[in-house]
Amino acid sequence: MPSKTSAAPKPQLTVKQFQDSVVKHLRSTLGTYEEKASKQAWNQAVSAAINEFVFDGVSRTRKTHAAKDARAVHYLSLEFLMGRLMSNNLHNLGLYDIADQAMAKLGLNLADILEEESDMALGNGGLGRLAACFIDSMATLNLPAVGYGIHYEHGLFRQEFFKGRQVERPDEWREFGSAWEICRPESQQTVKLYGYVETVYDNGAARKVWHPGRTLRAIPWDIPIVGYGGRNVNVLRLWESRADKFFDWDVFNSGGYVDAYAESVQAETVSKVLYPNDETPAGKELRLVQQYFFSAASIADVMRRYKAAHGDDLTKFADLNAMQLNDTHPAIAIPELMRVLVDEEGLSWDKAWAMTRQTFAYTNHTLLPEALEKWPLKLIEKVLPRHLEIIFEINARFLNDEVENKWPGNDGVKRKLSIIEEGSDQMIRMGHLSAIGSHTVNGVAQIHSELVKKDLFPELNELWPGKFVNVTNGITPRRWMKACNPRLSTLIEKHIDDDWPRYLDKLEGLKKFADDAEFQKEYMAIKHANKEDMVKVIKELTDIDVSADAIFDVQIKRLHEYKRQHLNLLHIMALYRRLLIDPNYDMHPRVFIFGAKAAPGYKMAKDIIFAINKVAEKVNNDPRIKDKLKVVFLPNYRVSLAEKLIPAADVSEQISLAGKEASGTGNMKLALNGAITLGTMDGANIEIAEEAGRENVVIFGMEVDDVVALQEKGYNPGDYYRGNDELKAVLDWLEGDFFTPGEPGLLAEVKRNLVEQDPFMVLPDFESYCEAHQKIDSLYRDQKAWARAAIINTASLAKFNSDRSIADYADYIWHMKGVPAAAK
Ligand code: NBX
Repeated sequence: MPSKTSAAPKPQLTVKQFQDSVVKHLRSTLGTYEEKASKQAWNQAVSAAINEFVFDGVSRTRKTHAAKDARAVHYLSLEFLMGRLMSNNLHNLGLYDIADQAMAKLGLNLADILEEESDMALGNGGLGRLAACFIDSMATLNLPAVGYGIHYEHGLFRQEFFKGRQVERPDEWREFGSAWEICRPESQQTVKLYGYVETVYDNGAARKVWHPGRTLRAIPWDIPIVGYGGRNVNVLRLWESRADKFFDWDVFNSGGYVDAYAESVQAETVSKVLYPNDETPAGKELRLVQQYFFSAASIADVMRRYKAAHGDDLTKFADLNAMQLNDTHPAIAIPELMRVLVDEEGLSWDKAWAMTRQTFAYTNHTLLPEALEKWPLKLIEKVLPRHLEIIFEINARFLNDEVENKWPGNDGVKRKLSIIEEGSDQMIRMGHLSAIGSHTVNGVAQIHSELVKKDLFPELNELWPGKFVNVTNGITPRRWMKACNPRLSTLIEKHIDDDWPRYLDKLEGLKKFADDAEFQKEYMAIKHANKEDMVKVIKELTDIDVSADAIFDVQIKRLHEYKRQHLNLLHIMALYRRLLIDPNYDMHPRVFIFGAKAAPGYKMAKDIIFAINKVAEKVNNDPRIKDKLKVVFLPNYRVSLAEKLIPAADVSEQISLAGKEASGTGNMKLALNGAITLGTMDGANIEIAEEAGRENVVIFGMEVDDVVALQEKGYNPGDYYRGNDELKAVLDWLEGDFFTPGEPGLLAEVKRNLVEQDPFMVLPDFESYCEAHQKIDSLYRDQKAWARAAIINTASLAKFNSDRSIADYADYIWHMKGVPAAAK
């Protein structure tokens, strides 16, 4: 019963009109014709037809915001993990069914055409995907917002397996262009680097002049971001680096043809490739240059737009512009804005600092000490000499005024709070710089935000009460339900309003069907159908046969020791061993599915991938266990694969060591699609358990306090190894050649790491994890109870709508309201 006020988008044209538009573009834009066109050409023609609406929306939105002189937010992120855009754009414009029918009329299948699109993989994992969900929600909430990032030529590497080991291949998302982007050469910027700083005296007053050693051109590419309903279309502006001048003509004319190219090659390197590290900073000069390049270009762009409307009077700058730092990666934007305001605009330090602090807010995504970004002072001095001076000044004023006032004469606190870490190699702490230069700092789930206050910045929290807040992450229900799970979406629409993708709390209406036998049957039939689709994908990608009647147990996320994929592996080995000891061991058939990329330089992560693949090979080909157990490691996990896998999952593995996973967002996607969370009390798992009810999730393992207590007591993994026969047996199994026939010891490093160090306390949680799996097994065998729990999960997840997260940012951090674009 769709409501009259439904926010669901209305189609703005007929099937025939859409069909004609596609054919027109096929002929006139692509230069081909129906009989000859490849699927790729059809894909581009459909994109062009969609873009007729999209680009019009960009112009309407921009005009409205300019006319209203609206306050805008700028989301600065080195990563936007967008995935594919076509299906999402069609859904947000209300054109999906129209396009589907139009393609059918042309004898084509829209689903096949969608498969032709490359993923825009301009991010590593959660942080990058969060940015993508957030810009979807900002557009949906009509917020004047621009996403700023880098137009990487190569996104995150493509993963292949060779003899079980990860091999990285270049990502070529733009090999033949991308349908969704528009180059805006008229808005290009110049970015300075290197060189030296001169102090100039004008009538006795000192002024700093930066003489850069080189300059880069920053060329913007705009990707339209269509809000749900299609009214507001914001942009994601991605900067590409080019040489300032293509040729050095002098060098060229004197015969140095190749040398003339060298500079442009170097310049273009800046936006060449996304760094594939998550959680461990790369620490490379090129990475710092990337960070500064896009921060400086973005600030210059914001300043240009402001001046076009207000001239040189900057009084309203901070009232009209908010900037959100997605982790510390764009933190150099803080001294950059200071440089622009003081050196270029001639403002006093105090005025500039007040404006800067009023402008920036910072989101922290990690507490792992090894992940907190620091740059060698010497490197900043070389690449950004003026910024180093500004950082010194920010630090001196902060320590001598604010810290000294609060803790007079306390050098210990000063050492701890200083932006500069002392030592043989002085380092600039980007987290400190971000927290000091921002008006608000937020964590990404309740527990994480508490730990940011308690463990990361306790003194700053005392100094500035109220500055540290929580905004729990979210996911866009448009992509992560409406588009990726059409069967479940249709069922939902049959029972409640069709505007749930905008107002997710309407899903609450499903709760009354949780015990309804008919509804349960339909819900479970949908899960089964999604699993059948996945069975085919698994066969295609890995040649492994699995049954949709088995439990699909899914762990999909970056590979990291703290996420503990190896805990999952140890349990799989334990099940395998039980089945070998007793072929009648009673368990419902299970398929364990993994998807994960490891940072190319992260040895242990790669060893764990190899170990899972080797165990999988053995288990999957062992006739003795009669297909009760299968292990599948899907290669090249990415957004578009997640969209297929998540609707097919029964169990969601969220098994990080308590206190280590800031939030997680895959946990939200899986639970919304009806997977039962098997998790620790960590990150947003805690809030999922709260929302869905503790009885509808399976929680295990140590909590944060237990972890701290064990650490304080002194953790010795050997005690656990020796104390549990099954655990000892599976760990010992890794030593010989059982899983690597003829090549003993290839997996021994994984065992050694766990038995000798176990930095993320896998062994103490093993027993409780095995028990949790038993609970999953018995719950699944009671199909009614399982269906009930799954339905309640779907019905209870409104809190994790990224629209709610963005509304929180807008209310409590950015202090701004939506401004709907004028209708046509
Ligand atoms: O950010 C992730 C956290 O681990 C998740 O718990 C959280 O849900 C998510 C969104 O808030 N962090 C993350 O994905 N980090 C990175 O990808 C990363 C990339 C580059 C880098 C450091 C971290 N240098």
